[in-house]
Amino acid sequence: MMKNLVWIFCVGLLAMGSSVYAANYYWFGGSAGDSWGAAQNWKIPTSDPENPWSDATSAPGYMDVAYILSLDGQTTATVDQTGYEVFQLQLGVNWNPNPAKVLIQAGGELTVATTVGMGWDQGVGCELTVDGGTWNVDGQIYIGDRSATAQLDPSAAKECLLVINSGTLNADSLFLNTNNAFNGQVEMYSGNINLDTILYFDRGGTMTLYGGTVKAKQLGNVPQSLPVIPVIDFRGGTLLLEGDWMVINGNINLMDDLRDGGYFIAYGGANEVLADYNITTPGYTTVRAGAGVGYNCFNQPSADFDGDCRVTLVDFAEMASEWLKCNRVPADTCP
Ligand SMILES: [Ca+2]
Repeated sequence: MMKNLVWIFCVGLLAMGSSVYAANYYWFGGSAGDSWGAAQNWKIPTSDPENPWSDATSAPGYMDVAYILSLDGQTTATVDQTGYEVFQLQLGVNWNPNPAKVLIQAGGELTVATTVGMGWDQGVGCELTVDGGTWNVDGQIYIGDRSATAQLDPSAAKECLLVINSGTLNADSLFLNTNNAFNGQVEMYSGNINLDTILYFDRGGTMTLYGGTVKAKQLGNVPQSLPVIPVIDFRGGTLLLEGDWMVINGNINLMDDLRDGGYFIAYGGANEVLADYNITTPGYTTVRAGAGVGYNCFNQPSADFDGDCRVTLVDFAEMASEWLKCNRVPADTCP
């Protein structure tokens, strides 16, 4: 919807002959604390080979494409305020030894009106970290897509990494490793990823959940894809899939297939992946790791005070330590 509105607006501006037009902005960084919003951190390519870059007079705006390619002088583009919006965002470039980096820190908010390519058509290292801020993407995020370099020589593929330390990512959809094999990675420690539509895994790529919640309407191309495994390693955190993934597509064992096929693992395969529908989260299939302690506790006894899923003398001692304690207010109501 947003994309369509933007295009309608673009056409409208062209029709009016406005001086407002979309431009490609390239990150150079190094000034003003590497703030995304500082004009001096951006340059615009020219057609003059003698002077290939012109200084930007502002940060990219909502009709512009932002390229973070770590061309010269590796710095991290830092989203430190709200209100930043671009039409499209591209990270990573061929043949560069340094990964392109973006940080969305607490108090920062970046909105992308259409798509994000992390290694998309470029094929090299990049890293985007959400560290307390908010990242809104109205379209798709592609991580590790169409890597020409990796296709010719998989060992040349560099990692493209999305890290959610805390904060929120809202997007239409998230695609890992579509088209060509490439090393797309997602690491999530806390916070939220909210996907309006699909979480799509293709030829490799890994999402490791240490904490937080990933919510999606559906999974894509799993497990019909090429058998590159695993795709999600649960070490905490929760995956919420809309509806009943136990019975979707008439396959009553789909969640079992995902686990048995090795697409969903926990603690690197050391523990069980748990899934339930409409119990932990109404209307959703909740997928998470077991306790990570060699057993699972599906029904914890109410007198299990130390949480080991057994009622023992340890729990009794815990209760005994407060035997006959009375915290009533007023105190004279205690017998
Ligand atoms: Ca116990």
